[in-house]
Amino acid sequence: MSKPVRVAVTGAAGQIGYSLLFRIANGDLLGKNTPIALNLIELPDALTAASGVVMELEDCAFPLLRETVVTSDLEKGFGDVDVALLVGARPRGPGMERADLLMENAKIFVAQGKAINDFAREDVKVVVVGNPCNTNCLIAASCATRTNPENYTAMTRLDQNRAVAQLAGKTGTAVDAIKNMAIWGNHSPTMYPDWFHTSIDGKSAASVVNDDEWLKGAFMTTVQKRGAQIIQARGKSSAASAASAAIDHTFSWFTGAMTGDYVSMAVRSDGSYGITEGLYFSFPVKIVAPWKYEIVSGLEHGDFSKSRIRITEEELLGERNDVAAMLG
Ligand code: NAX
Repeated sequence: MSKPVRVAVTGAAGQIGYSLLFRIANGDLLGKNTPIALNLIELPDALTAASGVVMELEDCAFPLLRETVVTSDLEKGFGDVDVALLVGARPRGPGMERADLLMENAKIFVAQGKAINDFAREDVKVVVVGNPCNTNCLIAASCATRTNPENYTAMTRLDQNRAVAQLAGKTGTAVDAIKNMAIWGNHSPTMYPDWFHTSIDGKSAASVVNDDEWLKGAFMTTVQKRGAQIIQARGKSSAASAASAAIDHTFSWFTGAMTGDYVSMAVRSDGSYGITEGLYFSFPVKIVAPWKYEIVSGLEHGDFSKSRIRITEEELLGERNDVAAMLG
């Protein structure tokens, strides 16, 4: 077997970390032939909890897991890593405004972005999960001088998966019969789950669903607000489904495994579809080679889609404005 691929995970002692790490070590992230070395990065106060997770990882005796490092030190944590999953983030505290949350997270992602740029492998691939994930990704990528800003991505796969599950439930079809579900924009309630190019068993999703009111109403709002619905029911935010989506995002990017022609990822805008260049915006992307994506071109949008895409772009421009002073 080849040399282990070194994967850093921040927020390793958190909820998502607890679902994610065991799947990575089991080979779900990079396939069953890829040995893994894990660098777990946590805040100093959470290192003891992270060491408990390490004991459990050891106790699973995963054949692919070759080494586990636990640290708060960013140089050590990101040193030589091939893949960085940035999950840890500052949660919104009582009385905290969105702009305060953006600024608190900006500090974290500037420090991590600099450390990744300085110490990770030059071709490192970054997946940001911690919210607000698009703007956190923008901040980390703004420090990328040695590494490639196009290799910094944020996760909207959970939103894609949620949309697919809603369509499957509504139409009584299997999830893998649903192809080309695109999420546009920000991972926030302004995201736009675009079903206009989606197919179900080879037919247009709109015709199979045959309920425009549902698509423009309950479908969209369920996908956009699913996170809040889960918090209300569970008393905690989504964790296992978020971890599963992070696995899907990375596995697709690495292997090209997609159920249709494309998957959704927030990536650096190159100006496609008129989206401001440099924003980290969720687009439908095609994986054309291992670790190589291309934004899908040529999709036509009607007025409804255009207006939704503008709304979510405006929100991201506002977020970028709020953290402008922090961008490298
Ligand atoms: P938890 O609060 O359970 O865990 C977060 C962990 O991160 C904690 O152990 C904390 O000590 C650690 N942490 C905080 N700052 C850190 C730093 N600077 N360096 C290293 N570790 C740090 O949150 P969890 O439920 O695991 O969620 C993690 C993040 O994912 C949150 O920001 C959450 O909002 C976000 N999510 C993103 C989703 C997406 O689709 N993009 C969906 C799920 C989730 O809401």
